[in-house]
Amino acid sequence: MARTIIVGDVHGCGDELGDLLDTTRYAQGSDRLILVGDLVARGPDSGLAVRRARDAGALAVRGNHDEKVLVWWRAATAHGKGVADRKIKLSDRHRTAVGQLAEEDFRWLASLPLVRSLASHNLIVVHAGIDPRAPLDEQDPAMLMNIRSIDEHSRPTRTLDGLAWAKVWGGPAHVVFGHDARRGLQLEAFATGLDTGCCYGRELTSLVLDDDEEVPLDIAQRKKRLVTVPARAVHCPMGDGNGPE
Ligand SMILES: [Mn+2]
Repeated sequence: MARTIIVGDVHGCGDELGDLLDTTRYAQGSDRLILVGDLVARGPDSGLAVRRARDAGALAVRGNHDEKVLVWWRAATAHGKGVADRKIKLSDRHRTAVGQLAEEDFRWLASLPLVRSLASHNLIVVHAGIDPRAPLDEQDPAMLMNIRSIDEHSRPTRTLDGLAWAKVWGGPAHVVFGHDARRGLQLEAFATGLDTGCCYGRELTSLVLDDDEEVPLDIAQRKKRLVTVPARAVHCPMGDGNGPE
């Protein structure tokens, strides 16, 4: 049976992505593999992570860290690497990632949409989440890659202050997302958060659905669809999870 395997934030952990594909017995050509974005930065090798994803025929959505390295790449493509290095301010972790990525990796990241709708599963894949107040075609692209919470004025924010947006979202489509390692696994009625902090030494998590299967509303049933592999190491220290990073 053809399955859909949706994988949380890889963040440069290419070996763990390989471990997960082994553990799920991913069958390239029949199974569908989808990554929730943030393939790059923090972990040991962003190039390996993107190459593994590309070689496996993965689909993905773009995360905020993917977008960071793409800002540099667009400048480098337009004006040359020297100009990009001078004009685009990158943190050390993003500069490292940029150095690990090949031209083809950048092109692949640049091709990623912000949202993927999987109609047969009645679900949407997005990196950070959606603003529950706005229709899907009127979402702020920056928030799709960065939202974490809804504040006391019902506004979307990038911080952990307020309520997780996933608790506010009332469907009908189920949203599968990543981005929020601090909150970790989120199992809400109409949303499933898969960022379990692999780069911080925790685990890489996937949701595995059968052909046309919808995400089970029942939490015990949903947990049976989760497949995780442990991180091979603590690849980076965890920040407070509250900044734009
Ligand atoms: Mn992110």
